[in-house]
Amino acid sequence: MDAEIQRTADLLKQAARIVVLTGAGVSQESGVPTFRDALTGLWAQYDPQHLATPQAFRQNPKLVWDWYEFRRGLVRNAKPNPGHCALAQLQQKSLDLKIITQNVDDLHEQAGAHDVMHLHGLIAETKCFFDCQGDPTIVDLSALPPYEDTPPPCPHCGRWLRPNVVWFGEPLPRGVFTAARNACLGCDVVLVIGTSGLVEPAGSLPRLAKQTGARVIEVNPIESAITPIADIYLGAPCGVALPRVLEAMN
Ligand code: BV8
Repeated sequence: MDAEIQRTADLLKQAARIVVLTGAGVSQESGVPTFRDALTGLWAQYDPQHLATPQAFRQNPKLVWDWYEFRRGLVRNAKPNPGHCALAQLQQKSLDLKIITQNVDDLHEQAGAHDVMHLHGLIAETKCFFDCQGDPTIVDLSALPPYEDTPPPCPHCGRWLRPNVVWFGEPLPRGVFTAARNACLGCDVVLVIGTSGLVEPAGSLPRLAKQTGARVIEVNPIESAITPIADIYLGAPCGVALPRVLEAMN
């Protein structure tokens, strides 16, 4: 591991353009369960990949809304971990480091990172299910009159509100994905942290970067769909590996 840590530090020091792609694993040490982690308690009987769909919402809007309210609570109480903090510091140290995340929490920003590209939206945001005022019709939940039923009604059209996240079967926000793709096309190094690499089109980004000559560095305690294309594999939790990489860059 020490040799890999030093090789990673050397590569990052030499790189002009760095892209970081993160997944649920980067927030795991902050107490935000990954998609792989089995749901617990009330939600244990559900498959997250099914709940996170427009079909599940149409079938049972209250169930899906309440699941997101539960997850919003977990994210509200979560704090950035040493992995988030090391990435924010790395961004400050680097000429050009862009962060692309699949995560719907704002822990990268809380750690001080800027211009984070959220491929799958933000769980703290709410919008009209029908985008009645245009896509997206963002609604400030705290400005709504008190509401009993969940999901609460859209203040414009009176129909359902939903979390402003990308559900399975829905397209990614066009601008964000194009920007992420362009960042990967021109980078020297792509640092892939805490993702199984199984969700598309996010999972294709490291491969795209590799095809255009970038070196791929993976941080994940368990090998993933990304590991076969990784030039360097750091088999450790990001809260352990990333601070050590930062240290080795000094
Ligand atoms: C779309 C928001 C089309 C909601 C999410 C090609 C092939 C096969 C399937 C498809 C394909 N193209 C499209 C699909 C379908 C689908 C897909 O990819 N399905 C997969 C599951 C097979 N993709 C879609 O539906 C996408 N949309 O394609 O639209 C379209 C186009 C035009 C018009 C109409 C339609 C939309 C995908 C986005 C879905 N939304 N999130 C919410 O959060 O509720 S995805 C969600 O799951 C997360 O955002 C994240 O992206 C994903 C989970 O993946 P990971 O982040 O990798 O997390 P995971 O839990 O899997 O793994 C955690 C990893 O961390 C593990 O490897 C673990 O070892 C590691 N780890 C754990 N602890 C640590 C750690 N690592 C480091 N440190 C630690 N401490």
